[in-house]
Amino acid sequence: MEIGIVGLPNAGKSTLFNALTRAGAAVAPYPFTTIDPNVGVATLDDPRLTALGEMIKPEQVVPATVSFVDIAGLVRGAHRGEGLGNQFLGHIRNVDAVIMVLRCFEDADVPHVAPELDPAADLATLDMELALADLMTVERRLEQERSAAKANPKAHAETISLLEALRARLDRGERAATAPEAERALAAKLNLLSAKPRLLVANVNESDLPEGGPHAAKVRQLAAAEGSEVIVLSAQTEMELADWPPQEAAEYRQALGLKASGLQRLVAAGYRLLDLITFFTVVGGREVRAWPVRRGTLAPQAAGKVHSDMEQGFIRAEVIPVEQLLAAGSWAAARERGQVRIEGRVYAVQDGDVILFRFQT
Ligand SMILES: Nc1nc2c(ncn2[C@@H]2O[C@H](COP(=O)(O)OP(=O)(O)OP(=O)(O)O)[C@@H](O)[C@H]2O)c(=O)[nH]1
Ligand SMILES: [Mg+2]
Repeated sequence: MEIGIVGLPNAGKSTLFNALTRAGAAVAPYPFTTIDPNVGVATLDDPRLTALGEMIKPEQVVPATVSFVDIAGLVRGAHRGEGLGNQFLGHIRNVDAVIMVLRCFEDADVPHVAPELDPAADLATLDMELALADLMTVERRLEQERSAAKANPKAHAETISLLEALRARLDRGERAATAPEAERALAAKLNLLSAKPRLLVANVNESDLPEGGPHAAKVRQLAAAEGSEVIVLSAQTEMELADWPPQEAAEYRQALGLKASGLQRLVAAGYRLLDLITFFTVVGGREVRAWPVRRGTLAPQAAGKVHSDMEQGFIRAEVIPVEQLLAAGSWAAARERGQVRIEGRVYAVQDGDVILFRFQT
């Protein structure tokens, strides 16, 4: 599961990516600094994992991670191959969700592709390119379906009508993500860019924190209108703070009026966007670990995240919600209280489950 970082050139995508992943991607005040995508992981802070670590005191505490892909800047005409057009769009096609980074910071030293700073216009440009690329995909598919329908019209009628509805929607400038279920399912199958779940990031100057100023206010409006989440942060500040000792960074944030790290808010929002939940495993005194899985994942598949042998040889899962385990003080105490449940193959893992998988090799 990967989240793509998308935006116009010089929006601060790589700065944000570096702050999130500490991966050291190139950042520069000119457009198209990024050409090949950078891939990295960010860790999700989870107080439940911290508490488990404090209770069990293992050698290792391993947090859940989310993968981010820093993608080349997009410009008008990308769907026709302008800028790094087709390559860029292909990279978006491969991700599961999208973060749209909208430039809300003024900086005379960092050229902006448009004459005015206008995040609403920038988002419209981005959406237009994604919609036009999707239209090309839909048109191509429509042609294929129509020619296949000549031999067997019935078998293709439904797909054709859904494709026509999608085409009309994209023509009206609507994203495929906003379509009704059947259309949306087809759009996802076709890997349409505008079908991917997304959130908006307003990248502001530090001096505009914590509220973000008028440009961020505009982005909040846009997000509310489409029902997306919005994160207001300064990529530059987050980048610098990522190098500081945690205590000092927290004090600096407080002085800026920030309640939490912008990065952590973003990672948590990304986690929700991908519809991920967390389960925990405990390996004796050695390791306590948080695992991200899609909501609805069944116990054997969750076991498979830990080790493929555990999925193949799955017998049962012994499960307790993390809060109950913490309150009991130890696995043995929780078991004595009868709080450890036995679950089988059809159990859907719940957020916060601590799981001991029983399996045969
Ligand atoms: N003032 C200010 N400058 C920023 C901020 N975020 C990024 N920048 C600067 O903007 C310039 C471009 O940043 P990048 O992170 O390379 O932008 P990008 O979106 O990855 O750009 P491309 O890869 O060219 O598409 C750099 O000089 C950054 O230091 C910010 O929050 N405030
Ligand atoms: Mg970049």
